[in-house]
Amino acid sequence: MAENRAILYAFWLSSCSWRVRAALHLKGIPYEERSIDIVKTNQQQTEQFRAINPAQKVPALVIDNVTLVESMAIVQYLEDTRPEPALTPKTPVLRARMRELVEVVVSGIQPLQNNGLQSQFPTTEQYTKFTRYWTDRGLQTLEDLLQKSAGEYCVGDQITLADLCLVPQVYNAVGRHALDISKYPTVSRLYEKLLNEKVFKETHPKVIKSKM
Ligand SMILES: N[C@@H](CCC(=O)N[C@@H](CS)C(=O)NCC(=O)O)C(=O)O
Repeated sequence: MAENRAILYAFWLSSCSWRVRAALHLKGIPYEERSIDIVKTNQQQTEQFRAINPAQKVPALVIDNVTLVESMAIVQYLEDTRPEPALTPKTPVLRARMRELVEVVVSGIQPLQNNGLQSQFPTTEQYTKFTRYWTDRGLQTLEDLLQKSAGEYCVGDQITLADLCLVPQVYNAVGRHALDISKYPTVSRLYEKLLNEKVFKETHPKVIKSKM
């Protein structure tokens, strides 16, 4: 029987999409990526896409005959249904460490720099000042937490959901917000190392863009 490939609705530059793309890659799940342009044509705002994700944001994943939204709900579903390789540490303390880092990115940085916020600011300068402030503050928090939790990866020596959140957010911080991450040595070390790993090389926004 032919296998149904998962469908990932995503945008090449979207950090939340990259989290899911990386999880699919690590777990070896075949999928097709369909681009939703959230920058030039605002395809996320169409009624057609609203039927897929009521929040009118990417990503959304169609898998196992269900449509899932919210990147962390999606990756948790993948963890629950395809547990190998595990992207969550085994012990409660390390799980908590991972979730601390995930929350800093998912709740404390990403929503406060999302491009969807721009229309709510009177000027681009005000939007930029706001997004850079919260991104930089989040990076400082990550640095402090990572100094306690990191080994080869964000939490010890196992790649986890924290790494899947860190890389796309730091990529945005450097590329979109032109922030200097050299003042965050642990963030910088992990980011450079992770960018050289197969999973992040093959799911990198530039690679996705080149295939569009
Ligand atoms: N909490 C959501 C956030 C989704 C989100 O903000 N996606 C951004 C791209 S990373 C988006 O679609 N922005 C377009 C908009 O807000 O109009 C998740 O983790 O999936």
